[in-house]
Amino acid sequence: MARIEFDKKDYQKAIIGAVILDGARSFNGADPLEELRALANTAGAEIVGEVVQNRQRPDSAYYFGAGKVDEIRGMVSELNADLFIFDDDLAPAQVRNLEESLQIPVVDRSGLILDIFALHARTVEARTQVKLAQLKYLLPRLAGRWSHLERQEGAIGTRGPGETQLETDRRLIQKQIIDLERKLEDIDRERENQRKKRDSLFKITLVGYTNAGKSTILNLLTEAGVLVENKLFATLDSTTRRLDLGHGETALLTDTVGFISKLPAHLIASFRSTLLDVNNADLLLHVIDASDPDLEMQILTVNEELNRMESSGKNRVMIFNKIDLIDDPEQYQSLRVRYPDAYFVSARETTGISELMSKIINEFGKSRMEVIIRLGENEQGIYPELARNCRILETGSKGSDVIIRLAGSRSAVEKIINNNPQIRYTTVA
Ligand SMILES: Nc1nc2c(ncn2[C@@H]2O[C@H](COP(=O)(O)OP(=O)(O)OP(=O)(O)O)[C@@H](O)[C@H]2O)c(=O)[nH]1
Ligand SMILES: [Mg+2]
Repeated sequence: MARIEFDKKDYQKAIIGAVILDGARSFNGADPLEELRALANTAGAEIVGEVVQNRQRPDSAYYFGAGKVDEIRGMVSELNADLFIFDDDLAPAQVRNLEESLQIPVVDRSGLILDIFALHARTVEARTQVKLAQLKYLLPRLAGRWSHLERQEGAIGTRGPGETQLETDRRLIQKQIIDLERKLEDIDRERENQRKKRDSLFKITLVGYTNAGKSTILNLLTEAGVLVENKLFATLDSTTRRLDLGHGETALLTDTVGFISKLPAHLIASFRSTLLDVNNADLLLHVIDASDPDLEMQILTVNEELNRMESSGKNRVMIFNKIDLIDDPEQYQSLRVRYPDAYFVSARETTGISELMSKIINEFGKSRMEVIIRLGENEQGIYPELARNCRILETGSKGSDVIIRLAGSRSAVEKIINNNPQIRYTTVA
């Protein structure tokens, strides 16, 4: 469900616009509309015009200044545009004012991203999350939506629906929101159960800006067959696959939803699985599109989001992907100098992948701990906890004591030892 239910084909020809505010982050003087262009294309719009304005602060009524709005109105009729897409989030009243003035639907950044999410959501979980985010987005904008629908239908003499209709709608939506939240809680519980079963394995999570190549790397490393597309937000579900580390060892590799700048917090929060996959990871692989002129801004955005997710203490490895697209050797060298600990790969040409695998195996080795535990008769109740969280390599007995050799991630083993201070153990490796 789009914010305003205009027919899709009705808003193919779009004008896109941005306002650059004083003090806005901009690196390398990068093209301010490049990302919006990609988003608009991903959503299926044909871009017929572009506008950019510098302003000290947003205009409270239109975001743009009044003169600029006039200019855009001229473009709308000249270019026959039927949609205006704006690069930031607009207040519901600003959307209404712009729509009144331009006489075409206006979609803001969140609305556009939600639209793409809706197009790409495939699993029940992703669909539920997107639906929930859409309803939350829609709720404060209900009033405007109704008056527009009526205007579209050419109803004369009625200014919007009666308050009763609006209230009924609001209540219906609020009820739907509650239902969807419950459904997500059920899904979360199920996920949590699955996660518990996997607690003993080393968990690696791929994170990064949208379109950096996370899914491609997952596929390459695990032959997972995850959808890879040159589109923003191709992935809307966390996919977890087993990653073979050699010597019979396995890790779990998880692909996540990409980040994007100016993505409202409630949209990211709606992707709780990503949040959990980040928080539960033993190792984060931060994938960066090395060929993107805006990569510093993207790194910053991802780091900010990760820090917000309280993962700042996590072990992170930076991976600059798509090095096959860098033509300028100097640019490549300067990246290497600036990020001496990073890995430089091309998932497409599989360059640098074996070095990356060695690094992963190395990190796994550092995190793996093997211990021999001796349990007296009345300590054996913790066996299920051991079996759940670690790999039992061998069991034996001495008298009435049980001897167990087990291995697991350092955090899992240390948790067991700390939670059960009475048990006797020796560290093997
Ligand atoms: N040239 C080149 N293209 C690549 C490379 N790795 C990935 N790509 C392309 O980059 C695009 C995005 O790749 P994905 O793997 O879908 O990126 P992602 O990070 O999963 O993106 P989202 O799921 O949208 O967040 C696709 O068209 C890939 O084919 C690479 O090493 N070199
Ligand atoms: Mg992906």
